[in-house]
Amino acid sequence: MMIVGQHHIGIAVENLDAALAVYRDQLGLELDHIESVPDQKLRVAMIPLGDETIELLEPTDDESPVAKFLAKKGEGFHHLALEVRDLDAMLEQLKTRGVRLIDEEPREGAGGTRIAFLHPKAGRGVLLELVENPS
Ligand code: CMX
Repeated sequence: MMIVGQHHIGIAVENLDAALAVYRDQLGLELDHIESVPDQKLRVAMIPLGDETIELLEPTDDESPVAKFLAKKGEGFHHLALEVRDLDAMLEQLKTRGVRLIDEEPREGAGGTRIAFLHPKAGRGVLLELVENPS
């Protein structure tokens, strides 16, 4: 089995501080850390929840994919990330199965991960991210 579990869910927000006022201060969840993801023009706040994580996504630039999403749909659920053991092998398998990909090759994600996105049309309206944790 190539997919080993859910890795995180991404929630697009206009402002991390305002979002943390809800998720951390009102709901009482613990903020693990905030980091920049320059490749995606984002700042992300990682909030562990059991074995999974909520990732709050704040764009740092109008060209960020999340800025475009916010302009079109507003704040809310953005993507579902699934953990895979071998991202290269998974992408090869998806290509042979004709799945529409955004990333044909892995790129660098938050926390030293390797990531790749499927097109939302392939996920039936859900943007799917594949994540391989650093070994
Ligand atoms: N969830 C569901 N559908 C989405 C979506 C999302 N997050 N983002 C875009 N779409 C839909 C659009 O609504 C549009 O649908 P329609 O054709 O029905 O209108 C379609 O996908 C294409 O969108 P678009 O506006 O024409 O094209 P964009 O320039 O917005 O690009 C996408 C869309 C998915 C290719 C781009 O956002 C992308 O490359 N995303 C991957 C990178 C990313 O989102 N990174 C953030 C997370 C980073 C992390 O976790 O590290």
